[in-house]
Amino acid sequence: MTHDRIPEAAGPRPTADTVDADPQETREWLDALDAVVASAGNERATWLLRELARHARRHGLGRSEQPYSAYRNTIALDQQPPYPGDVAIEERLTAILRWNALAMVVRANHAHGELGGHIASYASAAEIFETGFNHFFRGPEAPGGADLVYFQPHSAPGVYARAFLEGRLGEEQLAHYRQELAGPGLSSYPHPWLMPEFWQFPTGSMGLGPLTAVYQARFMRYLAHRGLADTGRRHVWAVVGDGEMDEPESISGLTLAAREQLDNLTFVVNCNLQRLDGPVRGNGQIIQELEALFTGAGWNVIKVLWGSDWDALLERDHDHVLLQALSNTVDGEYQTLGAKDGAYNIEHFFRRNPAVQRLVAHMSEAEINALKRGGHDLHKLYAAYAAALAHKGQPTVILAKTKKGFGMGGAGESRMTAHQAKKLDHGALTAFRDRFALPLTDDDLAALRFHKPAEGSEEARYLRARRAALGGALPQRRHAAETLPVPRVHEVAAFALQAEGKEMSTTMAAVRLLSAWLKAPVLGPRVVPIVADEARTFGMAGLFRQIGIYAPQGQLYEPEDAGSMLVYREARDGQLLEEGITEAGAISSWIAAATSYSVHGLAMLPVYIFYSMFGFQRVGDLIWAAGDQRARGILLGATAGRTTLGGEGLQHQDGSSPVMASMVPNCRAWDPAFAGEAAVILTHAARRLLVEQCDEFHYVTVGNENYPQPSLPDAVHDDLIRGLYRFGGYGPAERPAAVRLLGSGAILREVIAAAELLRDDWQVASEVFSVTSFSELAREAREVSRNRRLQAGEGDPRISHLERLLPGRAPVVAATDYVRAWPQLIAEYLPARIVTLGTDGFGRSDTRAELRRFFEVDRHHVVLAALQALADEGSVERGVLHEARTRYGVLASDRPPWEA
Ligand SMILES: Cc1ncc(C[n+]2csc(CCOP(=O)(O)OP(=O)(O)O)c2C)c(N)n1
Ligand SMILES: [Mg+2]
Repeated sequence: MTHDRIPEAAGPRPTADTVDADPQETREWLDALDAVVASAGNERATWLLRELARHARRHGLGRSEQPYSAYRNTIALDQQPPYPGDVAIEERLTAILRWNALAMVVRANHAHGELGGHIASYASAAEIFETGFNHFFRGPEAPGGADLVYFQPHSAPGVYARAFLEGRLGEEQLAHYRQELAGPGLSSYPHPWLMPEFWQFPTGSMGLGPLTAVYQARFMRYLAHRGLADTGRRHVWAVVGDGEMDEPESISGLTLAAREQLDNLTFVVNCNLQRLDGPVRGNGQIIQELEALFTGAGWNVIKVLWGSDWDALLERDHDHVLLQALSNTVDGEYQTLGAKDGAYNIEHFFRRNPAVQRLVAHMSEAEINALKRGGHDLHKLYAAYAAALAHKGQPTVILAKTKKGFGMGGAGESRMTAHQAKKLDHGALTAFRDRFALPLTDDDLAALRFHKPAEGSEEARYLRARRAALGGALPQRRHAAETLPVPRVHEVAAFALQAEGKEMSTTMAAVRLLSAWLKAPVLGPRVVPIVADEARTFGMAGLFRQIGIYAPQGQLYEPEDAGSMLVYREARDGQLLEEGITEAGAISSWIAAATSYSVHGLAMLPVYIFYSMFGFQRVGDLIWAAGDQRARGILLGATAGRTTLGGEGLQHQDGSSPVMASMVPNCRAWDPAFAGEAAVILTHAARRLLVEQCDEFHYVTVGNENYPQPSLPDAVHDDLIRGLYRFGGYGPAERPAAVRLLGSGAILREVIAAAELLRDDWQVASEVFSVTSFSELAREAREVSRNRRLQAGEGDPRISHLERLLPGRAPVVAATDYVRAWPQLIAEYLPARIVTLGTDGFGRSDTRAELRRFFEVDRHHVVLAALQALADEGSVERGVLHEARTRYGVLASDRPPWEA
């Protein structure tokens, strides 16, 4: 087929102006163009077209030209390469995979109706996956390393089905799809946490796959440009759903991918035109819309719409009546046509226009019925993948038109309810077998028996040979990387450990330590500092010059501040990832670096520093996915706390991130008060990640409040990294402490001041503890408690860190800059009563002092809480409380701060 005489394509919404009012005149214009192409070549023709467009604009024409092409395959038949594989075997294999994937889901649901699972998604994606598996996706033994493949999550059964044929998974495992607890089961979706040798990338939450795939591709370039790894032959493939493309995350990385010319990246959008509830764009055409979107973003777009059996038809469609009809059909209509048989299609599509009807007059209903969409045609898909891989300078998207539930017939094919179909009756199973000519007996069907071609069979040999040629099985997750030395805290953080009252903020301390790490001989090049347009806020502008900002094109301009100490220096081998205002993008970069130990066998230490409010709250689901994929890295929640950020107000002041962090099982959350604490925690974190190689990540809050920093004695380091250390006792000296005061982060200083007031104003002795992590304290205490409950015999003889440091019944007051739920994490494990103070509610702008008073976490409120606890147990007169309120001028408003 040649690409002449393309009628104006229907856009996302077909309109009446697509009808050609004067075909004769149209033909003359097009013939003229043909003549130019024939005599002067493509370049001249392109020039003329551009000139014509420019001229047209003078008449006010063409301004609203849409960036999409006709509703046909991008790759013309005469550009289609010969197929290098054995289509017959591949189709037989694909049919078997379809069956096993289906049987897996139906079996699980016959046995346990509650388990769920999906059939229709893989049924639509099978050829898309198989084209990759048989011809493109390179395995770990391939020269230059494995490709990175993001699988559409609801198609996981198809990936398991293939691993079964390859002998990587056994029948037992398939039989335990979605039943992970009794034995060797299979996880619902791709989850590296649950199947660490198998899945690499979690994609189950729609949108995160496409976004993180972009940043993995980008990070491969970063590693190469910095000379750390040769990633030139590795390719990133992301198979995503057309419905999934509606997620903001799915599209937010597109322009970056084009800008940085990531031709190592291919998206394959499985355009089955449906999502869960119904059509993705019933009244329009999702493929045309996506073409416009990707073209606009700067991608190379390849549409695979029609299978090979359409070729002859379209070839004979000289007047484009058929193409016109296809262009004018909305997706809702395509879905209905897809669900019906040949007779219906003839009646409701081909017969609508006599010219179209003439084109298919020679075809039987069965032949019409057999016309396939391009995404189910191996020849067409192969051509598209090959073109994507060969394309240079741009990422490519393949828009593959498929049918949801392909082959499921009445049980799901193109049906509104396809996504949810999990059970097939005998009739549907028989139809499925016959449709794909599967070698299954009625008994096999009834038993939903998995089918595996015998060892030595043509299918088995072919399957293995293809994977062997491509470098081994996929997906496969590896996790062997060398350890990296982390400088001892005394070597690099004397400024914080022996601060001797010098003023600084914890942010400043963290950034200074980061700078020292960057200069460390082995570790230095592996540190990846990441910011989302806030480097200046955190005092990191010095890094621009020191390590440079990563920019694949280098720096094409003289920076305005050239010559300054803090010059904005961009460089091809720059080390700092300056992501701009995209927290989702920045955390995706962090994930790429934090999984480098596994993806590239090269351990990196990503340190992403951000406005703490725009971390867990903003991109919590990406952080959850990071936990799933065993990311190893450091997150610095800066300008943290509800009252520490002063003037920034409601949307910036963060009172909850440590609680959210505590809910991610492999996240260690820290809230240091002092520079020394921050240095010890960060060194501990780096050691856990790089030396002990723990599959965890660390979230550390840091604040921008400058205050005198005490020196930190060596003796407390061990306690500190368990979450709690004794800061000091506050007389009267002869008395034992009547009350324990716990403070963390910015509020510890208020707590220390409160201890002095208790001593001086009320002659109450207290002890002050710095809590660096309520969640780490609770984690350990929870484990000890559980062991005591569940272990036979004596239970756990261990004493938790909390019990060791806070024995006895003296009441405890805990105050932080966060919601009360944070200190309350430890309440259950304390023998004593605990009173918590926190910053529940919306933030607002004012000075730190005013905010702390408003939220009732300042020194006076800590004193009042201590006196209340003592009054409750009878060791202080209740009248003292009243006296104290008067003395400190504390006037309670009628509304508590969390309602105000
Ligand atoms: C963030 C998120 N929201 C909702 C879902 C639930 N969900 C799973 S699949 C699906 C429909 C997917 O449609 P599409 O992307 O078109 O894929 P298809 O199954 O059609 O190939 C939905 C809504 C999810 N997994 N993640
Ligand atoms: Mg879909």
